[in-house]
Formats: sequence, C-alpha cells, structure tokens
Amino acid sequence: MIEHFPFERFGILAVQEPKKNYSCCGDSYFIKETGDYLLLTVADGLGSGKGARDASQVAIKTAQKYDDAPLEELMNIINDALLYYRGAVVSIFRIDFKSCLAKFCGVGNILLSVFPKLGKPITPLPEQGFLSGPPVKCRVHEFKYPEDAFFVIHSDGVSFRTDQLSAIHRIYEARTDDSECLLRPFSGENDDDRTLIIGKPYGKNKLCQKCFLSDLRRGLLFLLFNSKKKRESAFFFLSILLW
Ligand SMILES: [Mn+2]
Repeated sequence: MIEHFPFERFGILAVQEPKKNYSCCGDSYFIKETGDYLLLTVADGLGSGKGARDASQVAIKTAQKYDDAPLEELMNIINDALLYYRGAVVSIFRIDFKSCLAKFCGVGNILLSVFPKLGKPITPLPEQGFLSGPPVKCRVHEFKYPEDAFFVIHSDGVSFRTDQLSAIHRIYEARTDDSECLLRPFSGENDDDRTLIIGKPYGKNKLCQKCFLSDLRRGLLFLLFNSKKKRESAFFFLSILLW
C-alpha cells in the first residue's frame, strides 16, 4: 500500500507491505498536520497477521483520539489501551512549527532518522520493550528541527542504512503503486511486516517563521560586522530596520 499526504508544510509518503503470505499488515500509522504541528505515530503489533494488526490499530486509534496530549502522556495512554491486546511497539514523532522543536518518543524498534542539509543525521534511540499495559519507561528526545531537513521512520521489517539516501529520494519521487518494488532495496534479513515513511518539507514555504526571521537577523548582523565598509553596511542595516 502506498499513501501520499500532501500537507501544507510537509509532503509525506508512506509505503507498507505485509509479511510474505499474509494478507494484512501488522504495522499501522497515523499522520496529521495542523497549522501548529506535524504528528506521526507508527505502531508494529507483536507477531504478524490479524492479532498484530488489531493491536497496532488500537495504538493508532488511541493516538488519533488524544493527538494533542504531550508525548509521554500519549505513550502511557496507548500503553493502557493495549492491556487486553497482544501488545505493540510504538514511536511518536512531533514537530512543533512555532518553536521549531521536534520531539521523539519510542518504545521498541521503530526508528527515526532526520537528515539536515549539512551535517550528521539525528537518530534518537527508542527505549527497549513494548507496550501491553504494564508500566514502561519512555524518554522524550527533543531537538531543533533543522530547516529543510527530511526524515525517515520505519518499522523493523525495513532495513535502512544512512548510506541509502539516494534510494530514499528515488522512492519519494517514484510514481508507482507497486509498494513491493519500492521496498525491495530495504528488505531486512527477516521477513516481517514493513512500513517506511518519508517526510520532506516543501522548499517554497519556510517550515518555521521564527527560525526564518532569526536566520535573517543573524545574516544581517554578520553583514554589518564583517564588511570592510562598515559604515556602508550599517547604513544598509538601518535602512532595512526602518523599512
Ligand atoms: Mn516487526
């Protein structure tokens, strides 16, 4: 299954395939963008088939219902909801557009990687374990979401290395409904349900207005203090301020 989410700030592609010889996928996801934030929840039900699907669907429906709760609280609500189900591993990722902060909270092995234009990828690690009712430890990782960075989230059926970025870009651009073919470069050693989600911010509108303004201010100050013709640039700076 392939789904496109052409939101306001992010374009998102989700590709999903069940384990071989299974008709339903045990992974589920929920993706939402509002004017304030982008929220993704991905759940992988333990095992495979319908029991796994039921558990991951409970996790996702709960995330949908309480989507504005803080991440740690949301994780605990999902954990409670899974008490009478098989259990699931869950990761939640939220980007707040006002503060430019990204938060990630995960229990189990659904992994997130964020790729800035320059520099190392950001890969917050989830806690070990799974959700099925008993209390779990969950840590919320917080970082500034780099302007123009794209992200990848995947369940453990997908094997993704950070040197496969060109394949990620190819998948994102591909116009096909053959999810099996798209996921082939990322098939892990073990046959399992597979979910791969790619998110890219649109270049045309800046992800976060505040970041953009502070970058602009920093740029102007840089010009002012680094130019040989200081008086000229001071004049330029002042005229921009007055304008
Ligand atoms: Mn799995």
